[in-house]
Amino acid sequence: MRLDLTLYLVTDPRLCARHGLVETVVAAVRGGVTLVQLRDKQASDDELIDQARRLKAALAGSGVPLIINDRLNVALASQADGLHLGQDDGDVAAARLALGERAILGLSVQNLEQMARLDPGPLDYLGLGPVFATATKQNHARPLGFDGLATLVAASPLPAVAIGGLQAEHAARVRAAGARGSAVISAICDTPDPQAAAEAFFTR
Ligand code: 3NM
Repeated sequence: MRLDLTLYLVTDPRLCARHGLVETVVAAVRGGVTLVQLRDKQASDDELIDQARRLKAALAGSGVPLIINDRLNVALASQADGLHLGQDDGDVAAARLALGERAILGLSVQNLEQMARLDPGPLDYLGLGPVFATATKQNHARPLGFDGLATLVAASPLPAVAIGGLQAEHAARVRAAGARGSAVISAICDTPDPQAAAEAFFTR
């Protein structure tokens, strides 16, 4: 599936509970989200596979890919469109081998040391962050700010999406820093109207 990083919705079980996981994602896609990542660090593999299958069905025909956070086995079992790995989540080369050439494979990068070490070969994109401190992710790395983001993007051999504390009003500065787009949780999930919240990224 086509990789478009313009507006990347990452789900969170608590923040998406307000409207329900599938309902939040469907509304956000109606609002213009271009990529969806299923992220739930606590759920069992079986629970995640079930959620991923329901999301795949809901996204069918939309052209919006479904990416699974962290768990290769869930991505394979649910026939998701791709996988996103953190620095400690496992080997990107092994993931590429298991997923095949057509899958989308992303990696989180927090600093220049990680950027210098990575092998871009198996990867399609990088997630760079956090741009700002965020309550959504515990123990996140030191915030980059827009200057730090621009430095990391300039060093990136791959298309990059920014994450961490981003709101619609930041979208233009994210692009100005060289990132292809914004990845968000609370700016879309934790709102009264996820469709309108997604639309705001294109109109502000
Ligand atoms: N990863 P919100 S920050 C899932 O820096 C995640 O790698 C981050 O949530 C990273 O949009 C983050 O609500 C949380 O700030 C993003």
